[in-house]
Amino acid sequence: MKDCKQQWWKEAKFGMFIHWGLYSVLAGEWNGVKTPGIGEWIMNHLKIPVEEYRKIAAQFNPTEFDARKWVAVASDAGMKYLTITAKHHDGFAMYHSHCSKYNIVDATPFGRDPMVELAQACREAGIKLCFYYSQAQDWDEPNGLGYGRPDSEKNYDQYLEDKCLPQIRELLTQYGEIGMMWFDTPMSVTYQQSKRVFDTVKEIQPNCIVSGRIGNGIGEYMSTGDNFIPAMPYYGDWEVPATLNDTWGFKKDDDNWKSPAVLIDLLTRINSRGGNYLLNVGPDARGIIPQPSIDILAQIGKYVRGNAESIYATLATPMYPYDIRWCNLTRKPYRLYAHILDGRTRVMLPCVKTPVKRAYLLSTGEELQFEHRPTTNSSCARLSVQLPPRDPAAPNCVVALELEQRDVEFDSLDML
Ligand code: FHN
Repeated sequence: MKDCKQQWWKEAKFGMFIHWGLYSVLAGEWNGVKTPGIGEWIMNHLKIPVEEYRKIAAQFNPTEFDARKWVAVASDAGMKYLTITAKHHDGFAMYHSHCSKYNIVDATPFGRDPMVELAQACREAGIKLCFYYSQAQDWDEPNGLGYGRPDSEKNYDQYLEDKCLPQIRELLTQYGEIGMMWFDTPMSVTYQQSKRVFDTVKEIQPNCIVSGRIGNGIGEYMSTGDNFIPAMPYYGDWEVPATLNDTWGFKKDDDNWKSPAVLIDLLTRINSRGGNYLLNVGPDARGIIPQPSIDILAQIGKYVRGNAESIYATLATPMYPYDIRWCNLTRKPYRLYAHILDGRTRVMLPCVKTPVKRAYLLSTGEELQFEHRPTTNSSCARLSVQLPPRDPAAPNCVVALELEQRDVEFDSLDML
């Protein structure tokens, strides 16, 4: 069981992922060829030669970038931290690096360091800034993994010395306090090499969390597969990185947006099983977050902010014995929160064994009529709660149940 030690992250439950880089300029297409894969992998999938890919930097001028606007989108959505690609697999630094000229300040007409502006905006809004850094794959470097000649012919230790560790040091000294270093795809990196990366972070900022994907089991929390949610409650610290459509980096043709209703279900399901949800946006080459992402996040934000108590700082709820797809259950000491995902006006929840003192609509405090038949020798408990009618377009609501005991207990189906 992983323990990241940082209370802010355990309580945050919802964060924003941002994939932004040279690939955002291509938007899924190079020389008239569309990539079938995710946007930020276009260099690799279309086998774009390093020298050709490097030329994109000259076109990257995101003059519409406004750090405060991005942070406001995250904050309005109820997100508590923001993790942005400081360097993705393509090797391009999205900040002012002094150990590689291949960076947004020195190699583009833009010439600004967006991380300085984001760090300032995050501080103002009380959002934790975290950096994504691809520690193993670097398709621009002869000794970076994942592209060009076979990895077996590369000297990864040399890459660590020349670029990876110096850049990590820069990221942890140039922008103030950093919440987390989000490493990814450790590939064939050895335990010793992962440990050097880990130690470098901790020497500079001991409170900075090191993500699960540093490799070799030394990350401080468990990172699930992209868009994958554990099937049952999972104890310890963990996070689901996930997309709003089917790409991380901007792709102009990807309109497969998940609806706010689906996303509220995903967020509260992840929270109910004990995890954090890191939901991605992919800004375009102008520095603009796609409007559908902004609109969807605003909808989610209404729910999250209106029901904050049932989301932030919640704990994994023990396994509920029935498969109820219309409801996710989050909890805190002396409280169980039923996130109702459809328009029903009566909630029937068998097997809630813990005595219930009170039921109310969390967003308004309105008292709700309820009946709770206790568990007997031959039947499960039966809880039914009456709900007020709601707007069919936004039926989600949270029923808060005040419990007589600290921890909720469910009946086992074995007794039936
Ligand atoms: O290869 C990356 C991918 O581009 C993206 O950054 C995701 C986000 O979790 N991580 C890797 C694949 O798992």
